[in-house]
Amino acid sequence: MNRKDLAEAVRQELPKTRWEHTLRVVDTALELADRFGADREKVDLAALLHDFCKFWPEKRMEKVIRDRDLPRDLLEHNVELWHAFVGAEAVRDRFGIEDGEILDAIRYHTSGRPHMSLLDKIILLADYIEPGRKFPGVEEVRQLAREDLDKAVLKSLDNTLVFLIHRGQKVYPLTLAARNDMVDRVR
Ligand code: DGI
Ligand code: FE
Ligand code: FE
Ligand code: FE
Repeated sequence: MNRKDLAEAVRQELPKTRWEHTLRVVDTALELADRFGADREKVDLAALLHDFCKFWPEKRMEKVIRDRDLPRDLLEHNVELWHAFVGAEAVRDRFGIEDGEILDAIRYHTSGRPHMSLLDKIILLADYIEPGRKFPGVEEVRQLAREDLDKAVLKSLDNTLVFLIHRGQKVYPLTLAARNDMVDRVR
């Protein structure tokens, strides 16, 4: 499928505001790709597809988690995490995307993971700092992203952890592992 048809298929799957978010993530991710030397084509595809399943009903995502043997512990953690793991399966099924780097960047764009690839970091960060985001502290992360990718990723994970703790929510273990790994990297 060509880029135009792919974009149209994604647009069909998302409400207007989420599609606009996706377009801003693509632009932001491509800026980061140029700054930090990543493959623009992979960055573009991963960004375009990252929230493909965001509006699937919970039951539909749960079925994919069970049927595909995705990490079972997802079912005991925040439902916000599911669309990322399920999204990687869905874009392979639906569009025949087989590139492991692209699929991983989609899969881990919400949770993060230890030893994130350049592509993983760019998608996670672009999702966090795209110009429509208004999280507390996002401006500091945007500033860091101008110079140091790892420091920016660490700060975004720290902010997310603080946000989850303030709201009394569970933290997915992979997110904590991702954060601890980034602490080692920025030393
Ligand atoms: O899909 P988006 O809204 O564009 O952004 P996302 O995929 O990064 O989802 C982020 C939400 O997931 C964010 O509001 C925090 C929430 N969340 C819930 N549990 C966890 C979590 N995020 C992380 N990183 N780790 C968690 O355990
Ligand atoms: Fe997402
Ligand atoms: Fe995110
Ligand atoms: Fe997103």
